[in-house]
Amino acid sequence: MPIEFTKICVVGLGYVGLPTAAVFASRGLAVLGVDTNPRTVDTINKGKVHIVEPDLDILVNGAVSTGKLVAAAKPQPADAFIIAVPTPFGDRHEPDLSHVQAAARSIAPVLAPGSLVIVESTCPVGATERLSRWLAEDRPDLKFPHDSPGDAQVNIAHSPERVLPGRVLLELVRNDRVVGGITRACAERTAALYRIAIEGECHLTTAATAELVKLSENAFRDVNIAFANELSLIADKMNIDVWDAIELANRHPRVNILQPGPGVGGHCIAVDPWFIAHSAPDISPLIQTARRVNDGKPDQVIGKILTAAEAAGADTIACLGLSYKADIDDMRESPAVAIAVAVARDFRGRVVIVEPHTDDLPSAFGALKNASLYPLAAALEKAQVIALLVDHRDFRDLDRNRLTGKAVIDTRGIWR
Ligand code: SAJ
Repeated sequence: MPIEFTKICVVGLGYVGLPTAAVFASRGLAVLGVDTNPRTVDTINKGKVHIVEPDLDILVNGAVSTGKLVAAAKPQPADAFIIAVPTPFGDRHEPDLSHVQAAARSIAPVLAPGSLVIVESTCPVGATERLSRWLAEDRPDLKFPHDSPGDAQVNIAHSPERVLPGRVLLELVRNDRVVGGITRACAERTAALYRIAIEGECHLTTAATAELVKLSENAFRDVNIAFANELSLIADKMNIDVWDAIELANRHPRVNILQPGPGVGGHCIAVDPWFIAHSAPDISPLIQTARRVNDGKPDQVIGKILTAAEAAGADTIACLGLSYKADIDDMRESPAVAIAVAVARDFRGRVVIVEPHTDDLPSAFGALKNASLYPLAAALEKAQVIALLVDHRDFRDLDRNRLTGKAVIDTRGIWR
């Protein structure tokens, strides 16, 4: 079985797949990036990027111009395949593995003895084995590790991505990796591939453990943010500044409370805990409650904004920020979008929205005619109520005198 890797194929060129493809290409591997979206393929083949992430444009441009990174609509034969496609959830919070399954079906025809398949997408426990079975259905001529652990011809592992949007390139290289193989040999080959590109340590384990580890990391964070968010409701009721209280509590050597906000967004923390809850519904009350606390936070913020607008007799509300966190363009599951849309729907006046990372309002605004994007200065001038929803740098650096006389709802505690 080959240990050397010269050509790899990365399926899914999003926030994780594209940086991964570019980093391996920058280490000299021939990388074929695959995406079903023809615009994404075109953009990358022009040496450009379709997502905002520090330094990614430079890395991709370099990799494409040296011919090491090429994008295409379909996989081709390669030594290793990395699957980095989305795993959203359905109406009842059930994991939707359709993209992973489609990726498996797309690589099955080009697998060969010695191929390595790595799932980086966040998955419910058991999904990596399911992928092995899907591949086996399509390729009865090959032996797969779930039913031929001793003499598998294809290696399969789960090695979840752990990168933080906004710091992806740094964390991709520096973070430790959990490498869960269906067999030990699967894990070892996967670690051998990552060691070409990463400086962090590879920790070898089983595929199922790696799946639970990834879900636990994000559920841990969600539970802790829920604690901060619940505290913010309690402090509000008691007229206490929650950020002061948290800062002081965190002076205790064994206390580290996270920051409250308008809710939890993004495609990871707001989604992954449900994968645990779905697999173990009767024994995950804490994880489920945390999700509900965080999902309930936007409603409280909406109420506060509308009440302030009524009290001020306002004709204009400014909503600052739409992305799910600071200094990125990603609006997936963003509480800021949900809040701004609800405010526009329920307020009779105008809603001016400032989002330095976009030129268009997201589709969630639908036909709402009273909401539009504004530059920061004009929005501050026009509005009587200012709702700070995202702590983008532009807003943090704002001269506080410009808020004088306005009703301010600062959901991130940056203007205290
Ligand atoms: N948030 C708070 N208070 C906090 C911290 C975060 O309200 O104290 C909110 C943010 O505003 C945002 C959401 O939580 O809406 C999530 O932001 P984040 O920066 O905590 O995390 P993500 O979703 O950008 O990335 C997470 C990371 N996971 C962990 O930190 C455990 C990242 O390492 C993962 O790779 C990523 O999920 C993923 O892809 O799973």
